[in-house]
Amino acid sequence: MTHAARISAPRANPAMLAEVAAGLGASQKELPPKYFYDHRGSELFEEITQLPEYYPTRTERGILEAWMPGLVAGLGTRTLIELGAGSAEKSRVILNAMRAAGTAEVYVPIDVSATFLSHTAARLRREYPGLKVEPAVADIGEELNLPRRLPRPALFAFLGSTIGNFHPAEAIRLLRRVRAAMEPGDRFLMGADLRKDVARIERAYNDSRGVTAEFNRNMLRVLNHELGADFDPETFEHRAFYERQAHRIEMHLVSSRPQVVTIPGIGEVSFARGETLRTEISCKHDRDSVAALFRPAGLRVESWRTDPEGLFALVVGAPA
Ligand code: AVJ
Repeated sequence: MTHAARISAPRANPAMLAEVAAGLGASQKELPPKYFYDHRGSELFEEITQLPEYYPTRTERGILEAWMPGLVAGLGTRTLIELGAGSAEKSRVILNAMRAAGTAEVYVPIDVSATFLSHTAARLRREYPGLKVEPAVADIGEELNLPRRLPRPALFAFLGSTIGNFHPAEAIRLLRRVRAAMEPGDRFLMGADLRKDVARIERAYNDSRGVTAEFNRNMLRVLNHELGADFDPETFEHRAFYERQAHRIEMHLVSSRPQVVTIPGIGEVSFARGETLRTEISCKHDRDSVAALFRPAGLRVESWRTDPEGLFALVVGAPA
């Protein structure tokens, strides 16, 4: 390891450094999708949700608008806890339903991007006077970091089919943490992108304007910024394909030439021409595969609602 390699970037987060070292040291190089989401990455994702090819966000929103008023009134939801809240675009549909039911008290947006979260929280406090907004910065893959003494019943929301970004074992661990934070009257609302015509799915991750490709490459800029690495994003191609066995999209960055990247604190990482770095999986589900995730986490599917075309589902989970 060269002298330069031993000196880590001044403010490199040790946990990130360890996770990146492990991911780039694996036979199939892989890094978790959370490293897409610096401010630029969160903005690019918002752009993706507006793309004609990317159907999940608008489809989920349609189901939310149809279902939430009745569901929330029935549950008497006083607290909304949202995992991976991002811009909270969709949360407003739930918050509006809680306000209409006269039960809206507390909103807890949880997100890994602190800056994005504080902007979101400030905007929501202005839009919903009287609603207590208690943002929690957390990596939902590790912990939930919930405020204490929240008014119940609470609704835990995990939207956008972000559950699909977790390998099944990780997904079950996350669901177990949610289950552990639930009380008997609480419910869990989860969005799941459904299995369908593969070409339709692949188009959603290979948009004609190249926004997803930019979003994918943004992970390299985050590593350069956070760890002082010297990735050249222009020497990596975007690739997204459907892996039928595992029913999932895989996103990769493909090295367009043999190259060596230096990351202070890790050392030199070499890429062969054509070698890939897997940056995201996006698992697609059906009712059975969702139930198979819920069961080991102590949850049962209480209700299930899809759009007329069956592209996307919203699932309500209850303590089993
Ligand atoms: C909403 C985070 C789940 O996997 O579909 C969009 C992220 N990746 N385009 C997804 C994403 C590529 C998205 N999640």
